[in-house]
Amino acid sequence: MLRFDIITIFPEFFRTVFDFGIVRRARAAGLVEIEAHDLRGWTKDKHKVVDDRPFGGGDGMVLKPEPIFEAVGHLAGASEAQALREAGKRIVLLSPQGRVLTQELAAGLAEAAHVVVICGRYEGVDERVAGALATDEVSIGDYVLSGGEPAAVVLVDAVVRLVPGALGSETSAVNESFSEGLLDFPHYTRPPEYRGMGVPEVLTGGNHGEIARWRRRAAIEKTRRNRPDLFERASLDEE
Ligand code: 6GU
Repeated sequence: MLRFDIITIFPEFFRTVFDFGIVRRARAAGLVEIEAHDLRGWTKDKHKVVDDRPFGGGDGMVLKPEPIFEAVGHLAGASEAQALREAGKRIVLLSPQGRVLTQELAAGLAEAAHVVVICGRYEGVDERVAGALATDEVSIGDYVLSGGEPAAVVLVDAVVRLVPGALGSETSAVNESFSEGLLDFPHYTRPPEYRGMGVPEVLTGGNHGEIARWRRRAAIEKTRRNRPDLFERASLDEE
């Protein structure tokens, strides 16, 4: 059982987002548990203040360290990154300054017992959270979001589907996009002709050896065209 605790100033954002598809099924099967918590619940002042002005000046507000350290302390039973990681717990700070989420990082998180996700605001989070509390600082890509909440949904989805049993018996996470450093091959279904567009003949022919070769070739071509960065790094054999 993998447990996710999400710390956010918008807990309502997560009310229904995990109630669909594979994530819903994994929750129903008891493979994962996901809960969102209001950061304001760990403030100690009357007005439940979670942010403050940046030292050194500038626009925007910065999330204060105290409520975040308190929240992680309560949810994970400790508030020191080293001890947490040793206990199989991962404390993920979502911020545009993090390491970019990859399939490999998601697979590592899927092996943890407990993942605490801290949603930053784009203006910033006090750096002591990244420095001494988080085991991981993660971004989901090179663009700016207003907050970490949409990124938390992406991260949880990517990790949950890698938890053993989450995909069911009919599919395996091994045989898909990125596992080999290539994009997935193109898919087609009926009708065999639509608005003048056909389907590659090899796919309707039933020769499974030829189909496998076509798919591999098409995956390589698509990767070269759309993701030259991945293509460069893919370890393709001579054939
Ligand atoms: Cl994790 N947070 C924000 N605010 N922006 C992002 C991001 C995270 N990942 C990509 N852009």
